[in-house]
Amino acid sequence: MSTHGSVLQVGPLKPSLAQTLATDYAARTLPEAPADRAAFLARHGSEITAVVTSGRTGVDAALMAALPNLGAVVNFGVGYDTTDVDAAAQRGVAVSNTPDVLTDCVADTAVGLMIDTLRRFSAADRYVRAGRWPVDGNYPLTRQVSNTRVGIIGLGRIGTAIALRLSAFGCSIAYHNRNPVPDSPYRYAPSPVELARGVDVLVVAAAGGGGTQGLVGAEVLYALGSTGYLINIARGSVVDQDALVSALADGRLAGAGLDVFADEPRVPEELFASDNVVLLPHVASGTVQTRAAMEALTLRNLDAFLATGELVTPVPLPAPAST
Ligand code: 8YV
Repeated sequence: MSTHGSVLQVGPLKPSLAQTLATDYAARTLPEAPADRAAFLARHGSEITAVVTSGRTGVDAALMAALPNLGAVVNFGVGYDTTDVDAAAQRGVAVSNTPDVLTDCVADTAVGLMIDTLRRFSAADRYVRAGRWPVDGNYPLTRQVSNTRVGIIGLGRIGTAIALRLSAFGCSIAYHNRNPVPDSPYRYAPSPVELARGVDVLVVAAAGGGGTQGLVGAEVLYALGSTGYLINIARGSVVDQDALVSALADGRLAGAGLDVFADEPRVPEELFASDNVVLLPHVASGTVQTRAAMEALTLRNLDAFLATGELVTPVPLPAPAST
């Protein structure tokens, strides 16, 4: 089977993946500059049957329209909120992601970020490096992690892995989802506000996209309160970032650990000087082992699609709107 020229890379990818696409699949790369992009699409758009992209870039409705023979969007990453799934459903384009293989790493990051935020390890490290220990004395006391009350927004694969880890820390776990998870051992809260009201730490593990935009807004942060902490390893869009920055500035929230932001790689500079905030550059799945597994699953999806027209790990698409 020849795939020559039928695969398109959209946006930057892990270098080894981009290399494999170029050498083994003769993949083309969508140009960045608008004029080059338009010329490329006019010339090659109808040749493309599969796109490989990442959650960072995705495929919007306009790009899909310029690829009339597109059959699949193969997404490197579990989150696919940058791909327009309504347009995909409408056009009969299948979408895959890379679930499961990154669950452990992302859950590890959530727990690490929570410990760092409550115990202020990064800030204490800065204290040592700045030579302050001999001068200013012992580091101020911090917040215990074990036995805290934790609320998880989004009890999917990653949320569940976080709950399991934190249960071993003696934490009590409650959660909010669109619907209660059948047979879950954890307490269900019917709304994010009610969840926030009863916990010390709120962990955001919900998928991004239209349905969760701004789910953690000012009211939820207020309910979490001045002794509460927010941890986000999901998507910046799930949290109202302006409300978060102002709650932290006014002391209406005790602290936050953030791996994701509303407009990456931009991070609100108001947070840079605050020791009650830990800021990570979207690294939750970023280990050699997990990224290799994500790469392998991405290629398995692409191979399966090119050989059979089916994806290995397709995402559920909304029912197409009737015309
Ligand atoms: C990746 C992620 O960094 O899987 C996801 O949804 O956010 C991360 O694992 C990202 O998708 C790579 O672009």
